[in-house]
Amino acid sequence: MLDLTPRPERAILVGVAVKSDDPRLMEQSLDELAHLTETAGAVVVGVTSQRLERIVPATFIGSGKIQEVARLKDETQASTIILDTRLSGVQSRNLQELIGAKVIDRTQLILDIFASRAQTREGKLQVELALLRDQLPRLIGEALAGLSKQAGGIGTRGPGETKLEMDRRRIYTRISHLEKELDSVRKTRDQHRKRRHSSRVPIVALAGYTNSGKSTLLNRLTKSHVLSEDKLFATLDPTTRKIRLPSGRPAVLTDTVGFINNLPHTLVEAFKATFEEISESDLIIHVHDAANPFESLHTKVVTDLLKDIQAHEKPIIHAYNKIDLVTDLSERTAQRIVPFVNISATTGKGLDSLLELIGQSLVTMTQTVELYLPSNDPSLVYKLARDGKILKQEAGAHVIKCQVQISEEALQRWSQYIG
Ligand SMILES: Nc1nc2c(ncn2[C@@H]2O[C@H](COP(=O)(O)OP(=O)(O)OP(=O)(O)O)[C@@H](O)[C@H]2O)c(=O)[nH]1
Ligand SMILES: [Mg+2]
Repeated sequence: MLDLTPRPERAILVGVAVKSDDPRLMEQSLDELAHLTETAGAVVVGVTSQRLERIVPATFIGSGKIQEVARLKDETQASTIILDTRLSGVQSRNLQELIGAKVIDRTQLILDIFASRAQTREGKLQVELALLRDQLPRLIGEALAGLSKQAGGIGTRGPGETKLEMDRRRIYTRISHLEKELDSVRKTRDQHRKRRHSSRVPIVALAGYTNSGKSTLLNRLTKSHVLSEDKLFATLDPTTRKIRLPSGRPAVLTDTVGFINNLPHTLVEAFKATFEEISESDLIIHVHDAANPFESLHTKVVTDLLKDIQAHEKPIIHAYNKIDLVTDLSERTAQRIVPFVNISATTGKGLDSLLELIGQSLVTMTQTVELYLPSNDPSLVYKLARDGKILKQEAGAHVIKCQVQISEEALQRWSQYIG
């Protein structure tokens, strides 16, 4: 019988660091690159790395390393070389010619995974936008160096692939078209969110490093079946599910794209709408993979990204997940960021405490709501002003409509006047 399943691409990974970098970081990053490569559907057939005194402008890595990679490529019959850095268009082209194989960088690999993962229209639009924005500077470099034809496969897949040869102007036109379309998607999403906000159901967003267990946690808490697997970026599009807090109060839980070190800036920009699910939430659960040896590095990446998307001032609960895999728990607990809770999304350990903590965090949450007070009792407005901050008042024939910023706790006294 004919075997029609395509042979997976064979890839060689090249780690790079400048002399001053912490060697542990290069190792971690290279491990992660291997995981990314597998996620993209290729097999790693060789790994090498170089610590550079300084970057070689034309090729990034030095000539000795290039020769070594070319030899390794022949030995292993690799078709793709992946450099753990960001290359310019000219650098990839030069390396491609010198090595005689396709050369891509970390950014292209991540974009490729996103391209294969995007499900919704919004996800696809965002990925295409990121791809085009990423290609633009490379293309300009290529155009200067004389355009070469790209092979298919990882790093060149996705909505952007056929557009590689579009001229700059067409790319610009497409980019502005995509931006407009995304804008309208964002507006619709905004309206949905507003509706959720005005229905006073608090929104709790899961955020964290990729593969930390966010989807597993969502599934466990809401008894649903969102894809969760041991791959990076298993989740791309936001998913929202209802949960019930111990008090009986409903809330919605949102699961979305994970973070990673050196997440391409073009992706962060293009995925603004997705990240808004986090920055517009009432509470963030930062899910940590407590069993990962590089957990503290991951935490820094997530914290920085939350800052980038202006979500760092939200109330945050730190959920240290995969506690079932951790043996030296007490030692690690000293390094936890508060408020925290140790959990295992797979065994269910600690989830009651997590829900408890979510409930407590939301009790003091202030929100803006509209209350309709009967106009025959003007003293109500004064009483309301003691409980919250009145932002707007509109007197009608029978009711006074008050927009008020009020804590969840105080709101319970006014629930009969909610519109
Ligand atoms: N042992 C153990 N494994 C877990 C736990 N939680 C999640 N996992 C595993 O970790 C892997 C990643 O889980 P996901 O839920 O897909 O992670 P995620 O954060 O949603 O990842 P992305 O969507 O890729 O960002 C899966 O193989 C899960 O089975 C846990 O508490 N204990
Ligand atoms: Mg997920």
